Amino acid sequence: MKRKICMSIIIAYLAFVPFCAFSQSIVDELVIADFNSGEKPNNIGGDFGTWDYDPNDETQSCIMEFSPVDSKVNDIGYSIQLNYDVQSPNPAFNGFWMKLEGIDLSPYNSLRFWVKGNSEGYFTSRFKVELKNTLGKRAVYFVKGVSDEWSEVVIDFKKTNAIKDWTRMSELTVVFSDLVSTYKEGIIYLDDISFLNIEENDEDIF
Ligand SMILES: [Ca+2]
Repeated sequence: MKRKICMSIIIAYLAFVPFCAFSQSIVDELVIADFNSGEKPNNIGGDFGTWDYDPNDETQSCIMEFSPVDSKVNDIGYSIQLNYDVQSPNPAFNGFWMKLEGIDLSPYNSLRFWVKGNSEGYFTSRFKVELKNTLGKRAVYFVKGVSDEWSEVVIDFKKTNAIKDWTRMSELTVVFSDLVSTYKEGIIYLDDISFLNIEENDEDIF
């Protein structure tokens, strides 16, 4: 008898638990760079360019140019084309930097951009992205699964202990390295870099 009562309580409880689903909504967006003007600076007035670990080593380099291959279909704009080379007998890394002009990232939780490799297949499927604040603190994130089609990358950038103060940010950096790159000499395109505040919503189906 006691067992029957217990079963009844459990069934009754389950009957009143609603099925839940999660949805996401973008409640705020700060566009950092869409590159659509085809020239510097970025959308917040910041400079950008490429860097080399060892400029004296001619076997490694990263060169930037604006490309009419925009991430948005039918959009008249530009992306950034990065011709990187980390094929070297020496330790090799280089990449792309962009000034963030001291912006406050406190209201945001996600870094979003679009990325693709070149259509001939000469590109790395993974690289690193770094964020730095004006105190010199640096957070590192890995991007994986790059293909020859545009894909959206969303990084939950505050899931790190490396940076605690997000109120004044100095730089966003892309890093290609001989150790991380799956293809050591190739072309990567970047476009539409922005910071988002994405909220997750619980939705009761019943
Ligand atoms: Ca663009």
